[in-house]
Amino acid sequence: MTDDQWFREAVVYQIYPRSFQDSNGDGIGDVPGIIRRLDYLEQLGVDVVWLSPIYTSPQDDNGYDIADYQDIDPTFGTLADVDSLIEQAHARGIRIVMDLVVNHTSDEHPWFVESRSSKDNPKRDWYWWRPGRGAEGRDAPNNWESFFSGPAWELDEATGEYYLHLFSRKQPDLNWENPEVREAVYAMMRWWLDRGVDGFRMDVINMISKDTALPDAEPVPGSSMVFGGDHFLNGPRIHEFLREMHASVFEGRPEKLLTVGEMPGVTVEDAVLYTDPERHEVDMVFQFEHVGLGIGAHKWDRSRVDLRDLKASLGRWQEGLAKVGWNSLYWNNHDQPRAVSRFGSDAPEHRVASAKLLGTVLHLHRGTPYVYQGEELGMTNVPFATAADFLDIESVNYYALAVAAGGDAEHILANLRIGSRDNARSPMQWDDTTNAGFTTGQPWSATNPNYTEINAAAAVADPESVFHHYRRLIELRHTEPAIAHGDFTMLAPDHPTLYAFTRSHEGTDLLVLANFSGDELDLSDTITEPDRWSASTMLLGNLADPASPTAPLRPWEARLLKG
Ligand code: TEU
Ligand code: CA
Repeated sequence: MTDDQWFREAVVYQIYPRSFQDSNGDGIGDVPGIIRRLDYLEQLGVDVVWLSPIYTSPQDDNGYDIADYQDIDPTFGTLADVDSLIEQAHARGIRIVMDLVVNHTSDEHPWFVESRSSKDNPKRDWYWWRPGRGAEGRDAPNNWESFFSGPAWELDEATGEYYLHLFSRKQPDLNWENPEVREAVYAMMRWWLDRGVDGFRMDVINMISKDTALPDAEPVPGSSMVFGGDHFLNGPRIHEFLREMHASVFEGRPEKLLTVGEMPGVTVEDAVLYTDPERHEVDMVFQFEHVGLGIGAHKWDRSRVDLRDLKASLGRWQEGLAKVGWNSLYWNNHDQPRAVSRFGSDAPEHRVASAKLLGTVLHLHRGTPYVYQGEELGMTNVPFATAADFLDIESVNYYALAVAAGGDAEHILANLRIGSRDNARSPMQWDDTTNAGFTTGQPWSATNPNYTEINAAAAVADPESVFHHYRRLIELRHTEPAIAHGDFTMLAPDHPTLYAFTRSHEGTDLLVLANFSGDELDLSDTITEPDRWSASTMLLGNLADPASPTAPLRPWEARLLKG
């Protein structure tokens, strides 16, 4: 492995700073809080920490609406705190990756304040301004809807024109067609690298190149949203922009930096192009296919994912990026419900086993695994009681519009409990003291009441905990080359509850067996070469040692065998 592929042996831990650790009692997590918990991350063994945005922001979308890219929001601390975080993380061998949100800015960013001030302002063209349509221009320039409900256009009274916002109206989209915009973004990125950060997670980066004609979208029958994705996902100049960014920001740096592009709607074929090292675009992408499974025509209609579909999807990505490019691996993040509640079982008797099983399956795929804060404790979805408990803009807007449209409030609430991003954003559960040790004040978002049982202090003290299982998985990636570099082969794709695959590398074969159910699972008809595997070594299991490596799998049992 060349040095510039170090990320293949790395595990990334995502911190959502607002919910990680409060240090000053205002109920909101902050950078000094993160510094306090670096020893915990070092013990877990992660190589990289990715921080969700901490820049100056009105917090309309919890920091994904940035008003100053080169300063820290006072809620989270100061630039000096970030310098200290970088230094103290590096001292522990942990790299720091920042969130890069440059598809849009806040409407309070000085660029937008100038842009909206008049039609002939030099920064007018930095955003997407268009006159309205119809009689007296009262209709929006096209029919696209925002990801957060309602039209993707906002009329600005000052000049009588509309601006585009694919997300909230406080997140106007930047116009990447304008070379000044691109140069301003690259300069800002270089400034962060000079400060010592080790790379970027790039928010919705495959939306930055839009069809400049901004045509109407074809409404999809039965779909909940008029989605203009065909006109702004993986758009005409996207590869050009990413390569230009690479040349202008990353080339010639002394250290290989990490780049991961968040890309809704990306296909395997696109991802090969985005992540081919020869093309110099990004190291890996976050794709959305597996987290889109079980979602109906309406994005809030969710059902349990069929394991066969999950295997088919993840297996296709493994195959598609086997030779060229690289996968990122994740079950959840700050936008997704908790993994154990969604793909495992958060019932008390299965929670620990299924959380470890999920970790085992994910970390043994080929790609770079991402751990979302609290996943390593098996944190669950939150039992939100009323509509007022939901704070996220996407959830709040959906509830208001769906109720106004005559929807059944209980049904809408049920959808939110399953799918709301707020599930991922409750405070990190550190210990069993008040507010889970997250804050001495009033936490900004409700603490999950199960913190008395599920918390880091208890997990660190218990060698059989989810935490220590994740720690072992991370350690194994560093010591067993087949995990980072081996080929992947899916087994038994049609089995409804068995997730099984092999990894092979230079004469080493690994077999992963995982029972995604609460029933015992007999392996006799499912694995080839049973004799060989019955004599293999168990590298890791999530339950007490089985009678033999190929004994029937108990409920939610997972095994890693080396043959
Ligand atoms: O998310 C982009 C995205 O498309 C979705 O995951 C989105 O969060 C939501 O589920 C839409 O239905 C990124 C960030 O991760 C997210 O937190 C931000 O809200 C969003 O971009 C805008 O910056
Ligand atoms: Ca604080």
